[in-house]
Amino acid sequence: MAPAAVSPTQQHAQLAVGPKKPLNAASEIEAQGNLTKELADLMANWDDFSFGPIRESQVSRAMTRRYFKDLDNHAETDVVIIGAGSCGLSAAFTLGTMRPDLKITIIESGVAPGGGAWLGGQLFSAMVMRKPADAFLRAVGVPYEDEGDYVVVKHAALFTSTLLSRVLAMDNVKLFNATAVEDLITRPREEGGVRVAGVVTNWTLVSLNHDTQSCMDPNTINSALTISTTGHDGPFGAFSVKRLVSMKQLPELGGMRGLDMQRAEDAIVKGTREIVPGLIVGGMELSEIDGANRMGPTFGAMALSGVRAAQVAIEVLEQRKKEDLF
Ligand code: 48N
Repeated sequence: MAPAAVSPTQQHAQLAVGPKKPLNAASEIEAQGNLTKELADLMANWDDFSFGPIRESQVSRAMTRRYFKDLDNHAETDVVIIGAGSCGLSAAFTLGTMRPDLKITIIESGVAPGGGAWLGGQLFSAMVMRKPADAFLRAVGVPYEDEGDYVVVKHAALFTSTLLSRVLAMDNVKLFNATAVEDLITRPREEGGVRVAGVVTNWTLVSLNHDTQSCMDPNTINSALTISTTGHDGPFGAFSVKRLVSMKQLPELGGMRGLDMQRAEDAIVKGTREIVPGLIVGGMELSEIDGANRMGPTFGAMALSGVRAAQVAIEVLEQRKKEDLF
């Protein structure tokens, strides 16, 4: 009797459950997959595997001890960066690299930092940056494809995750995510007006629910300087410039203009500046106060506006007498 035909699927299935091959020795696994010896040993010995002992309170204390020590340490800081989008992270990378002596505190309302830079335009993956922003990609260590006048990072998340990992690895930078800046600390100036002397914070979920509960008071961070890069959209977009207008410290919002890549990116980078004493604004938040065009799905201006914001911050810190900053 002719052997029953065996379909490719069944054939494959038979392969999968074939005779139980003993697991390769760790050295074979290590050689196969270029894995470290430790991982290869694990993979060769699951039967003996077990995690070390733990008590739940140890995990709780490991988290809370560090978080509240950081909160205490950053209650007074040198530079606060509001918003961990592409501009804010670029500012943090540049400032943290140039001035490792500065204490830098990033406040990000999202649980996930990165702002609008996890995808390119219309949820597509690739991220376009016009030259000379490729210089920033090389400084951070982000690979890209060179297309002549512009470069393409194969996935926006590769840019954001690489930049984020570099910033988070810095000893002088602390990120508080899921935390919103819901107001600014101000001091009156002899010449009139105010200077910004820090930020007012709350858990983002609390900030979003002030209408549902009364009096969920905020916390504070005193800082010599604040860099605001809160973008142009989202629940808190353009936060600082809107707050300064409502405090009558700025006349009115210019309102972001229509999309014009050629004009928008130069305007944002060149317009990055200290807009009131103590507060530097960069990235797309700037388009809301200056009435600059939007650029759509090209991110070079965000990176270089962050670089510029860091440079302005260093200039201000060096020029301003200490007593004027606190
Ligand atoms: O990515 P965004 O929104 O802002 P930027 O300026 O870093 O980058 C803008 C860029 O993504 C574009 O919009 C591109 C180029 N498109 C242009 C166009 O024409 O459409 O990041 C801002 C970050 C976000 O992560 C927010 O969650 C955060 O700031 N944020 C805040 N964090 C704390 N407190 C706040 N009050 C606050 N407001 C915003």
